Amino acid sequence: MKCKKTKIMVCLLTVFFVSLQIQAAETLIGEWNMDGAVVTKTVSVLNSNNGQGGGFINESRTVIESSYGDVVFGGPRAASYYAIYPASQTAGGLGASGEAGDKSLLVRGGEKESAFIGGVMYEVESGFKIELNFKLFEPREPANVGVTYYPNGWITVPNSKPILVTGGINRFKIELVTDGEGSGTAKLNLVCWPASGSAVSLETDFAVNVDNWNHVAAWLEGGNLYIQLNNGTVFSNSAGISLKASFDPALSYNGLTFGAWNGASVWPRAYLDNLKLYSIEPICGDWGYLKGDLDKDCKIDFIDIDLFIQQWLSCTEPGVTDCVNVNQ
Ligand SMILES: [Ca+2]
Ligand SMILES: [Ca+2]
Repeated sequence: MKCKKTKIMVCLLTVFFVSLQIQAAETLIGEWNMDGAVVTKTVSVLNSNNGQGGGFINESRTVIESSYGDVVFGGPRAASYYAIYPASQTAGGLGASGEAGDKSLLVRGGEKESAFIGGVMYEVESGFKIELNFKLFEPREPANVGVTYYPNGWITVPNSKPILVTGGINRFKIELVTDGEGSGTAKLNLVCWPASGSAVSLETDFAVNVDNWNHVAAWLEGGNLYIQLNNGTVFSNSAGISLKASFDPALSYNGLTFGAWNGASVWPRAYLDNLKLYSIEPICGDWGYLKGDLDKDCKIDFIDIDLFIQQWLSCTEPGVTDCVNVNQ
């Protein structure tokens, strides 16, 4: 921000308020260490072949208990559970810390063998943050539904994008992406569906550790998407989007799902642990920007007029005398 002497107080105040805006409050919705007791319970599942509008019925399922919402084995629809390679809780020592008592969730099957936590995405209005540890599952196992595994046990179809986690119905997902060349490297792709317009995606580099535990954090704040893998580069996309709203909670699914969803033919084979979900209070940017809001502070005032006047009759037309290249 350029500050002229006469406007120094305005600038200072603006910087103050902008810094307030980017310290949006995070509210923890839940954290799941996958170490709880495994029990059989009556749980609410979708009474529909579609996640939206069909309502819910009760079904007996195996769960990992959690005070933030049980982790339910199987998909979120009625009868979406069978036991070829069902989701499961590992033995102690197979959690992200490697310590003796630490357990994790293992998903290694198709849609019906995924896992979910019901309802928690209803608490996300706009901005959110999700983080978790994951480790790709080895070794290969016999094909359980007639698929071939490439190039490692954790990919079922070349160039596929198996889903690690989805939030609600088309609200967000984090998927695993291979290089498509069989070299065994992978990256992550974050997809968000905005309130209007097409889905927006954001990828990491090929930095998934295919042999050990990884950590991913992904969030939407101020209309911008972010993803960080293993405390490396924070990739961001200033998409200026609002997260798609949830559907009617009495009729539609809005939980977190681990594994395939909606009959996808690809799925991850992975251990998951230490999941955390936060809601981030909406801040400037979550509702988009007006065209005249040149400094993107979510209001049009004299600072925008000053920026406009400073550039009056300037030009960026290539090759024309006195025009400037603002990309340099
Ligand atoms: Ca654990
Ligand atoms: Ca402004």
